[in-house]
Amino acid sequence: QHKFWETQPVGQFKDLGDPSLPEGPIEPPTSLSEVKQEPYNLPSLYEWTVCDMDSDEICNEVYVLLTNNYVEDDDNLFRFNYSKEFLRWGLRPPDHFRNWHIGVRVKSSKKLVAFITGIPVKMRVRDEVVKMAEVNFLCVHKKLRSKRLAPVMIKEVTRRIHLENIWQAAYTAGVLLPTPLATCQYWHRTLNPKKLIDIGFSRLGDRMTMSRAIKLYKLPSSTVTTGLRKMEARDVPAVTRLLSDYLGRFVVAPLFDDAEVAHWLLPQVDVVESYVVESSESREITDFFSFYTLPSSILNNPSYSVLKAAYTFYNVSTKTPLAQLMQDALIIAKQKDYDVFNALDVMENEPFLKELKFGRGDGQLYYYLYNYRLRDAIRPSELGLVLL
Ligand code: YNC
Ligand code: MG
Repeated sequence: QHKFWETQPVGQFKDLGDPSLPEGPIEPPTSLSEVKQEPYNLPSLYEWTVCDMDSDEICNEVYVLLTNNYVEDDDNLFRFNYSKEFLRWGLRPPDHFRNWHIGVRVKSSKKLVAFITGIPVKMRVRDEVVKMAEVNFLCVHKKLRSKRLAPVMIKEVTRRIHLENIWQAAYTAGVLLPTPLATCQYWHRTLNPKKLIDIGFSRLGDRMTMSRAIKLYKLPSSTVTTGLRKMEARDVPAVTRLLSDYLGRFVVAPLFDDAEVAHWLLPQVDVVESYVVESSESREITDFFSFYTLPSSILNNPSYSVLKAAYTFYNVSTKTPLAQLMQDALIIAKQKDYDVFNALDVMENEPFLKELKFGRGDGQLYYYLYNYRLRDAIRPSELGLVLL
């Protein structure tokens, strides 16, 4: 069934719910000298390369590989189109490891044909804090699929993570593997109904006309929350406190210090946007929201080539009702010409998804932990983690 995953320290389907198995690491760490010191073998035509994301040229090669070969929806209408600036942001957080940005090249032509990455994160699982890697951007060129290259990529990134004395990882995928920490769903809030219908992203339901759809999804032209403004560097300590307190409610959530909050949340055009609510009386930051920009290529459409999508990231409300805060996020996304606003059903998102006319997407996003067992899967609302 899963010839590779059966050999890995992950929760196996047969063990689900077994009360005799302890929660926590599945395998203990070994000493660093016992970690394999040489890279895993690739088929002889290929070689490993470290992808230096500081280099414009290499960043562009990664961008081109992903643009042409990364994740598509089930109907192959759309493919994620992460921008170069986004990849730099996503891959270079504080204290990242250059050699966790791993490529595979064809030896003869040097063409980049596969990629996988890790970044470090401190993750809390119940009341344990565990250093982990977040593994993402696993991609094998379409012409090299189904040759068991992915397991080699995964073993190699694992080896390099082990060499930093890190033994756990978190990752997400649209495919079901042994075994999910949580099974989540995307919800989509239409901002530009005409385009979404034209490109086949959504359909007019029964008794719905284009003009009724346009009216249904219309938003106020300006935001409603008093004191809402773009996040600035001086807000970092307050946002770190708000976020840390909030994430403390979930069973699994990352821990972010000021440097990480600055990296992940300070606005960058077409990468990440964050807004805070500053109280006019106390000058305190009481709430914030954030979203990141991830366009998709629209495959084979004569009139449109790019779907501009915003994805909700981390949001905290202490004074402003969360649904009101998120409606302001929708209004800003609409002003900035996004076509759709996406959100997972994680954290406390579910109530505002329904209130603000998000529609449930098809397909699941599964969250996984490597080498860390929980007795049972957790609910999306118990998860305080968003991966890119
Ligand atoms: C996947 N997405 O099940 P079994 S998400 C993990 N994540 O193994 P082959 C995957 N495993 O079942 P292909 C996976 N997809 O036999 C497939 N697999 O045990 C497993 N798509 O390998 C699969 N990107 O090379 C099977 O398959 C084995 O040529 C088959 O390559 C797969 O980034 C892939 O969706 C996904 O580029 C590279 O299809 C390819 O099909 C592709 O024959 C389009 O592989 C892009 C795409 C995946 C996005 C992502 C998260 C990846 C997490 C990887 C696991 C990390 C584990 C933690 C490591 C650190 C540990 C520490 C410490
Ligand atoms: Mg393959």
